[in-house]
Amino acid sequence: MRHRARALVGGLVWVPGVVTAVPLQDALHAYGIQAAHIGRLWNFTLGLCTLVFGAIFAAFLWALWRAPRVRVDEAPPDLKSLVHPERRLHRAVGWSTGVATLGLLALLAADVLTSRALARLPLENAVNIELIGHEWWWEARYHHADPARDFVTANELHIPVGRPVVVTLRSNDVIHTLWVPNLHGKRDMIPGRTSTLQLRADRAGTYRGQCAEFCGLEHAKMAMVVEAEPNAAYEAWAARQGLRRRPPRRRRCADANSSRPRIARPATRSKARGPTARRRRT
Ligand SMILES: [Cu+2]
Repeated sequence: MRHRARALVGGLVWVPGVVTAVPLQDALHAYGIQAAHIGRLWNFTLGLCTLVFGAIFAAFLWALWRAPRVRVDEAPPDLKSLVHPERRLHRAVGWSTGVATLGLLALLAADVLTSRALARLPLENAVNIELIGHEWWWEARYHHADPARDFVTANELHIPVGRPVVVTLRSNDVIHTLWVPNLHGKRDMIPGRTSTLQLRADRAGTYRGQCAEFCGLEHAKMAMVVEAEPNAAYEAWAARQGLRRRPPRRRRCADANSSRPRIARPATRSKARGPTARRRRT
């Protein structure tokens, strides 16, 4: 219930006179298991760094309070301890170095554990989507076990809630970066290379994704919408998309790197073209 209220607040924006629902784009609110792993790493890092900052600031205040003060009417303070450092000072520096090293090792361990957790998402019954970055739009090719049911969408992803999604990432021109903060972290899309991103949405909703790498003049407009919906609704949507896709009449070349979506054009009856029409005119 708390999450639903939070989603409602996060998904509404006030515009003079109206309240409009907008897709969520918030790295601090995880709506998928992968984003939750990253969120825990963020919280741990923030907590540890806050502790270190607090300790350093306290030590700074303590040093100010303990600093020798000189008054005109008093004899000068004994500064021998500054010329010959105390043994206690050596111990303090040693302890501080040890604690700082332990803190860095803890951050390293948390990072490694998070990476392992991200890589261990169960992928049974996964949805396979090939996402290709273009200047400045997203092409999503949905792959099915039966290739006849493959289809293509643009700037919009539909995914089922509770099912893993394997997104294969490619770029057609320059470096792009996929980032849907409510569901996962960033992943670069480098021309000539293929990478994958495994994610799972655990709550239905509309999430906003954004290219997170400057890729040209219209980079800021290179956004996408991710619709996470119950599995039955997703299957119905995918079935409709598969039906809309008509088989290609003729493929001149099977260029896998073609930037144009492979959406078959409907067969049209042309009377003005073709050898028969030409013969009739002559
Ligand atoms: Cu971009």
